[in-house]
Amino acid sequence: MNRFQPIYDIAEICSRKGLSKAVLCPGSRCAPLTLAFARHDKIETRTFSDERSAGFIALGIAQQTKVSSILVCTSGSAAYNFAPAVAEACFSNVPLLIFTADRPAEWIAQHDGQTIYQTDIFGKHVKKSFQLPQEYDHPDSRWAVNRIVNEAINLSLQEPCGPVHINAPFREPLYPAADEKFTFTQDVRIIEEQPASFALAEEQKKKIKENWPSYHHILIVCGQHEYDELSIHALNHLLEEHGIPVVGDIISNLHPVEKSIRHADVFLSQASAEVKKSLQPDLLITLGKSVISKNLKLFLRAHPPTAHWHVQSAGAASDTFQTLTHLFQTTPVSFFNFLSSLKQSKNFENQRQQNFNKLWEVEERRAMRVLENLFPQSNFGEFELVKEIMDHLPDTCNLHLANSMSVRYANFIGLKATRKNITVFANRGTSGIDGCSSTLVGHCLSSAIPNILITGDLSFFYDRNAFWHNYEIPNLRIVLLNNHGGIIFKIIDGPASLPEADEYFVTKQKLNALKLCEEFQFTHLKLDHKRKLKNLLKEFFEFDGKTKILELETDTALNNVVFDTFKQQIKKSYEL
Ligand SMILES: Cc1ncc(C[n+]2csc(CCOP(=O)(O)OP(=O)(O)O)c2C)c(N)n1
Repeated sequence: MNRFQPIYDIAEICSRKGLSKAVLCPGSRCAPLTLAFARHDKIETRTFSDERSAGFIALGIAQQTKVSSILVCTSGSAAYNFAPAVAEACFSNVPLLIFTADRPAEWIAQHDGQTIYQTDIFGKHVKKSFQLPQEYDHPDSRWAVNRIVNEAINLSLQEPCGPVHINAPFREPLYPAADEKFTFTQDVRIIEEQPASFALAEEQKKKIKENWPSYHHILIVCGQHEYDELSIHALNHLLEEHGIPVVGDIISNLHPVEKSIRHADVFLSQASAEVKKSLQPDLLITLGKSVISKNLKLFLRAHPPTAHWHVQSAGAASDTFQTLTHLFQTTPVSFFNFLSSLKQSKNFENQRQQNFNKLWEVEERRAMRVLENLFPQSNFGEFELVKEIMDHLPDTCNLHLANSMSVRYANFIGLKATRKNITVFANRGTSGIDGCSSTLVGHCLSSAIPNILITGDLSFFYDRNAFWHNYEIPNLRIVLLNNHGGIIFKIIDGPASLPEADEYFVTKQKLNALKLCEEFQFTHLKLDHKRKLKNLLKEFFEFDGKTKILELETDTALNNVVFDTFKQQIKKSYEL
């Protein structure tokens, strides 16, 4: 038997458990794993030299395929470069199976090169970190390799999903002879895990039934959430039949809920104390993860409900609004379907709930009116371009939003209910600017539909190694809002008026995307005048085998003026 047979069989275990995509980073120490995955005919492998980017590419693939992607690197600092993506996967519950190759334990810190302390390297950002045995002579060691890999895969996919790490020390020689053939053990042991159902328990139903009639200002708020037709259907029913307002950001993927409140960030920024008071819920029901809207967070903290129920299949709930009173461990679909099945309270009580919904609807319509009248502006800036892009998105596509203003502009504008074949993604687990393009590339490599990213320039240039590989990405489109710095620091309160603002916060930079497009043979579409917009949009959204970047260069001041006008118009809408 080949010395590395238990390691080669890892590929077989992964494949049998439904993992079919591996992201491999070059190096010698990881050769046994690299060869195992590369030679397995049911695993699709791709290789990327920059581990930071590779980590985010694996994250994008896992988000798209909804199973763990395999991620492999060599020993040393390579492993540390996975960390930003691992942290994002941790906080956004994306399943990753991460292998870091290592030297045998006795060689750590012996100046033998490319060696760092790798056990538990990702700390709390992985669900668990395993250490593989470094010799495989004893049957127990071979059993351990099999058990650990089975357990790691199962764990990565257990709700809430997340990254799991396996550190794998390998003793030399690492490479087989050039003509050596690999076989994979066909009867390799698989530990199957039957997923929990998370259906609503009788006890939970009883609790809801008992308490439900005492609330008449019920509000549902959804944080970042993956697109889920069943939840959309259930929430739509609750809104239509029971008059419960459903509030969501663009990353909640609830845009198909026709009368949902998607502009809370807009109206809550300027609403009077009296209006805010009228919008205060007595029961707040939440689902999903982080909320983009700071105004919504501040509003709920300042106007706490009597009770706050959070719905989540498993794991600890966060207390974002400082109001949590109950955690329901079940799926949103079973929870909301049960609520829908409850009889509505007496007419009078139901009318109170319907009236509460109307108050939210009035504010939503106010925000929509402001946005409808905001454009065109005499200064064509990035906000208006985002609006145009969102109006022209293909019927079916993935919309990716980079941190920082890109995701905010898109959130202000929102997606219409008719755009039900658009799914929105954003790295809001850690809100980093370091992997937005790489995550997009991961999606492009694992889906056939168009993937469109809206990004700022710092975020874009930070992650340009996203494009440094040998794979075609014809379904990739990037809208680059190049204001030559981080405009967010001119928009948020605090840094904007400081003398240090430009140098230390905005961090002005001179690059544009022309040279990058030449290097990677992408089509560069430069939007230097609004009159060119129509033709450029047509070319941009033509999917003709080419990768395209549409760039708008502006200066910060112009965009600030537009943003100020926006704020004033919201304010004015309350003065009429
Ligand atoms: C890895 C990382 N480093 C630093 C930050 C802090 N940060 C948040 S937004 C931002 C500027 C982003 O600039 P750009 O991508 O040009 O977008 P804009 O603000 O212009 O919309 C920075 C540095 C971060 N979020 N992530």
